[in-house]
Amino acid sequence: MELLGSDASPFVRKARVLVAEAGITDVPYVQVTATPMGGEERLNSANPLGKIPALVRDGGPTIYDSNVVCRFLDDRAQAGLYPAGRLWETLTLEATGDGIMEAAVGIVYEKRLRPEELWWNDWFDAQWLKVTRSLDALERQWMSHLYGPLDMGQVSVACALGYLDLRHGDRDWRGGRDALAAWYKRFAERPSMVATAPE
Ligand SMILES: N[C@@H](CCC(=O)N[C@@H](CS)C(=O)NCC(=O)O)C(=O)O
Repeated sequence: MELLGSDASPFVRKARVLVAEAGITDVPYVQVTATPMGGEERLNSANPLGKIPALVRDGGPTIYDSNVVCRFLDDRAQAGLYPAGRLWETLTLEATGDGIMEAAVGIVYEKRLRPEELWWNDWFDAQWLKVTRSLDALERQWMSHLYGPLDMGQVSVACALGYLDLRHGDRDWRGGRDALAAWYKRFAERPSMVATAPE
């Protein structure tokens, strides 16, 4: 079994944090390149969508996307990061983190891949609004869940915030969100987060 990914990807980081938290030692991490304009052949033949993470399994089809990979690895290791008693909240929180990543990654791809004269600033603004609305919802409604026992909702939010620091550091996501910022400061000190922090 191999986990295909890349260090900067927050979606991949979710799976890597899970691997570390669950103490999984038999899933090697293999770095590949992925962009919307075409990933490398090894990735495309494993995941026809050309996206990471992808988990190549012995004796079974490759699985993707990050939610499926995380559910699979959690189930296999019996790690309990999708607790039955608060499953819908955990999945919704995970979806919120994932949605922040999608919008934030999308802006980066557009700016990197599309010629500047074709940039559409209203679209960037609309994507960033999704991010800020979601951050406000986390600050307003999710703090007690975030401080609860570890689950994949928290991991997803933390990986999303780490990505905002990495690629959107100039936008000050912490401004006016003291509770979320304080939670993230502590969560980012977990060994699993430190070990997977992108350069
Ligand atoms: N919904 C997917 C999103 C994964 C994703 O977009 N990963 C990016 C890297 S951060 C990627 O593979 N991009 C290549 C592409 O869009 O073709 C998941 O949760 O795994």
